[in-house]
Amino acid sequence: MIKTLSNMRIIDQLQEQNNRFDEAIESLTATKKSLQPKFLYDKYGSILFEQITQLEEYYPTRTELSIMERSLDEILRYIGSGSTVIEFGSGASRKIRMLLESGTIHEYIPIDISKSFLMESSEQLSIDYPAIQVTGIVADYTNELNLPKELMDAAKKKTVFFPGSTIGNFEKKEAHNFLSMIAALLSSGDGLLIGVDVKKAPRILHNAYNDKEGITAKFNLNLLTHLNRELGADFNLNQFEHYAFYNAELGRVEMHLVSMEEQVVTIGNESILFNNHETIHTENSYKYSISEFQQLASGAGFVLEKTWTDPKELFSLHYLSVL
Ligand code: AVI
Repeated sequence: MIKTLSNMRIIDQLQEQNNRFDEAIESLTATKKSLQPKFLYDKYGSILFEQITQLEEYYPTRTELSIMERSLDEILRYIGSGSTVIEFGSGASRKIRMLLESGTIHEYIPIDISKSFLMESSEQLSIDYPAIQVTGIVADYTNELNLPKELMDAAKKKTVFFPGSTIGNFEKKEAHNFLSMIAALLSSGDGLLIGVDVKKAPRILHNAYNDKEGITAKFNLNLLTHLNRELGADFNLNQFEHYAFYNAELGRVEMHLVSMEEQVVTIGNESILFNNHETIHTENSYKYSISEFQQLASGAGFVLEKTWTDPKELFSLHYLSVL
């Protein structure tokens, strides 16, 4: 534990996960180069992602918020009063405010990989909602996650909140494993409130990941700045370009960084050769039809209680429970 205020504390589990940059080197030296999307989220990456959520072209955030606004009373009834809400990848915690505002939640546990971002948002939330205990956990939840047992045992009823369609950033098999891991973390009667982006016209998807202002491009390229800083790599950002497209066959938006010339990048003792136009695959964002997602969730041990969507069916929000 690293910080305690009266109703706020931070538990840092990331120090125990210091092998995470080994994964980056391994995936960059594979035949098909890739980097896991979690490396997009250093502090600046988290700020850029917040800017993405405000973009005209990026419909998921405002659509999810509008669904939540419209069905808030019903959502709160599913969550139950006096309960604990655990949010994975909490970021700026804007959506959670809508739930905390109700005054029915006892404890909020945000989990995020970006320590500084998590500390700032937890502190702000604990000031804005003095009656709520805020326990921030710095962790990479894509690896195995062990939440402190005493926290879990003390909770009356738990709801995991996983908004924003972050589940789409997992491969299909990983999404199944991740949902199963959440089900195992919860007890009978607990729930999962999860936002999932829906399949739609490729043009809308293309624009959402290729905004006119170039914020998504900056977000993607910032991953290289992150590795330069953390690993002492020497990526030249002027020699890489953002590239995103909808792969209809696989039902996902793919984000890549394209090498604009043949070049060698060094990371520690490794020299990595890039051919001209070779790409680093940096993110997948899978889109699910409503029934595809419902099937995925039931296969992972959840029972569907309710699905909400918007009038154009751009986005879906599901409340699932554990038997
Ligand atoms: C966090 N995640 C759900 C976003 C998405 O849409 O896949 C990340 C993102 N990447 C580019 N724009 C937004």
